[in-house]
Amino acid sequence: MTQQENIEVISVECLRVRSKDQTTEQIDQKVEDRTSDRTSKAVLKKTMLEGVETVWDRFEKQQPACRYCSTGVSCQRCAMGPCRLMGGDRVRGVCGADADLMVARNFLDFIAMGAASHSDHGREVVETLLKMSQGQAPAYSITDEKKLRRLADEYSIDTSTKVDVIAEKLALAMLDEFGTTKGELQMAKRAPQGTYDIWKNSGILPRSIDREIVESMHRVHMGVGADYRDFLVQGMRASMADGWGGSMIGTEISDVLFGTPSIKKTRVNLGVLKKEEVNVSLHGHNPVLSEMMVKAAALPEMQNKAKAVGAKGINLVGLCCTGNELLQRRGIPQAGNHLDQELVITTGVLEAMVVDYQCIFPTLPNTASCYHTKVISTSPKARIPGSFYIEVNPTNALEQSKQILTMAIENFPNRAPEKILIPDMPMEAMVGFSVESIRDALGGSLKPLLDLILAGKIRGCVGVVGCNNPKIKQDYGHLTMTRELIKRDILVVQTGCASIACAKAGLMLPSAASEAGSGLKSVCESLGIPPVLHMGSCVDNTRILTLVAELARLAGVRMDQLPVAGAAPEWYSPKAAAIGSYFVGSGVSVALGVMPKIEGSPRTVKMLTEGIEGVFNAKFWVEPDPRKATAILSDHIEMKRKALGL
Ligand code: BF8
Repeated sequence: MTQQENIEVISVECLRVRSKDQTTEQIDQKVEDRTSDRTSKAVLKKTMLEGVETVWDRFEKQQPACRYCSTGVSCQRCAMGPCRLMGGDRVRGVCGADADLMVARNFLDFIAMGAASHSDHGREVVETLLKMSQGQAPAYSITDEKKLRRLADEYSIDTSTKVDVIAEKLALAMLDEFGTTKGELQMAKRAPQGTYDIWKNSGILPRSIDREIVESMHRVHMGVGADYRDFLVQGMRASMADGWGGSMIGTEISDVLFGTPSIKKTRVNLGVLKKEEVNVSLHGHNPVLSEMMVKAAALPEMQNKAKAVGAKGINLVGLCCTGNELLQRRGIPQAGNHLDQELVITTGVLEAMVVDYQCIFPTLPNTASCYHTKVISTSPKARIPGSFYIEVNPTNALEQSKQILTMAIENFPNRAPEKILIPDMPMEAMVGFSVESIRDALGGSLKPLLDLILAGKIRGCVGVVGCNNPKIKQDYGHLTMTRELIKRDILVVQTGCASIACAKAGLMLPSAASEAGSGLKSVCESLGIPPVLHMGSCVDNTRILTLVAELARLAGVRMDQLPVAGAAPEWYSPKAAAIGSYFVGSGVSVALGVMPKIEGSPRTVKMLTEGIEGVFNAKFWVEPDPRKATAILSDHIEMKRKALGL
C-alpha cells in the first residue's frame, strides 16, 4: 500500500440533531440530567446549541429498549433464528433453548468478548517486549529493569545473563501462557494457597488464556452444553484467564517497558486543552502507541514544526484508559472519561484524535467532521470509516507517531474561531498508586496498610471501577458511591473511567481527606495522600488483584476473608463483565450499578447473586442506587471484619 493510499479517507457526514429547536431551558435541563462535571456540562451545552449529535442523543433515540434483548431472552446465534422468548407458547427458541440456556449462553459470550479484548491487548504489549529484545522495535527500551528481573524470577528464568536475553525469555514464557499445555497460569500462583485451592476444586482455574476464550466460543455454539450452570462457571474461568493471565501480563509488561507508576500530580477535565497549542488527544487503551506519541511530541523537530504554524507547542491529552496509562506514568493531563470523547472534539480546539482500539465511538469521524479535527486510527484491528489510517506497530512506531503529529500540527491553522470553547480551570489530581508505589509510600511493606485495616482506622477497601454508561448521569454513580464509602472510613481504590470521574471532582487531592471519616482522614493526612487512590487503567484492575493477594498472604488468610469488595456503578463494557467476574472468582464480591442482560432467567440471576457464594465465598449484587449499594458494601465489609474477629 502506498503512503497516499494509506491515508485515503472515506468521507462521512456531520450528524445533526434537532436540539436547535429546543429552548435554552430545555437544553439546560438535559445537560443537567446527562453529566455531572462542570466542564463537561459547559461543552455539552455548546454542542447541543450547535445541534451536533452525541451519544446521549443516540441513546434517547433507542428508547424504549427491546425488553427481550434487555433481559437476555433473544438469540441471534444461528440461522434457524433469530428467536425471542415472549412467553405463552414461545418459551423455547427454534433449537429448543429455554430462557436459562439462552441467557447463560449470551452471558458467557459477553464475558468471553471482554476477556478476549483485554488479553489480546496484553499479548500486543508482550509482543512489543519480544520485538524489542530481538532488536526489531528500536524506539522501545526497558524502563523498569528491577521489575523485569522480579518477573523473570517469578517465571524461573535465569537472571544472570544480559537484560535483552532475560527480556526475550520472559516475553516467550508469557506468550506461552496464551496457549500453555501446563494446565495452569504462572501468575495465578500469586494468590494465597487457600484461594488457589478454591479455584482448582471449583473448576475455574484457567488452563491457558486463549483456550478458555476459544472453549467459551465453542460452548456457545448451538447444541453443545445445555445446562445453564456450566456456562456461568465457564464464564468465571474465562474471566480468570484474563485477570490472572492476559490483563495481568499487560499491566506487568507495560510497567517493564514504560515504567512502574509512581505517585505524581496531574490535571484533569476538558480544561486541560490549550488554545495556543496543537491539541492531540490519545484515546483507546494500549500504551504501546501512546508512549511513542509522547516520545515523538518531545522531539525538538516536532516542537519546531508546531511553532512554525504559530502554536506555542504540542499539548497531548488523554482519554479513557489510554489516558489512564499516560496519567499514571507520565502525568499527562486527562481530558475526560468515556462520555467525554465527543466533547473533546466539540471544544473546537482538538487538532487530532488518535485512537487504537476499544471504547471508541465509531461516529467520532462524524463528530470530527463538524469541526476541524482529524481522527487518526492506527490499529489494523480497528480501522474506522472517516478516519485517517496510519498503522503503528512496534517496528515503525516512532516514525509513524511523527507523521501523525505532523498531520495534527498542519491542522492547527484550520480551527473555526467561532466554534471554540475551552472551559477554564482544570482540576488537580494525585495519581500513580501502583502496588509498588503504595509499598514505597508505606516504607517498603504493605504491612502498615494491613495493620490500619486490622486496627479499624480503615474499615476496609473497595475498588470502584469501570465505565460511564448513558443510562446513568455521567459520573453520578462513581461520585456518590465513593463519597459515601470514604465517609465510612473505607479506602477507595480506582481504575478506568471511574477514577477519572473522581479525579474531575477533586476526590484525588489530599485535601479530599476532609470528606473522609475520622480514621481514614487521619491516615491520609499523615501520609499526605487522597482517600481515593488512582491505580490505573482497566487492564490495571490486576494491580488490585495483586494488592488483595499480597494483603491476604500477609494476613495469613484467603482473599475472600479480607474486608474488601468491588463495585462498577456505571459499567457498560463486556470487559467490565469479565473484570467483575474475575473479582468474584477471586473471592471479592462486586456491586454492579447496571443490570447485566440476565433477568430473563431468574435462575441465572439467583446463581450469580446467591448460589456462587457457596463456592467462591463471593457473589454479585445488582443495585442501581449508589447509596443503597454503598450500604450493602459497607455491611459486607463489617461482616468480613466480624468473621476475622476484628
Ligand atoms: O478500559 S476506557 S469506558 S471499558 S473504563 Fe470502560 Fe472507560 Fe472503556 Fe475498560 Ni477503561
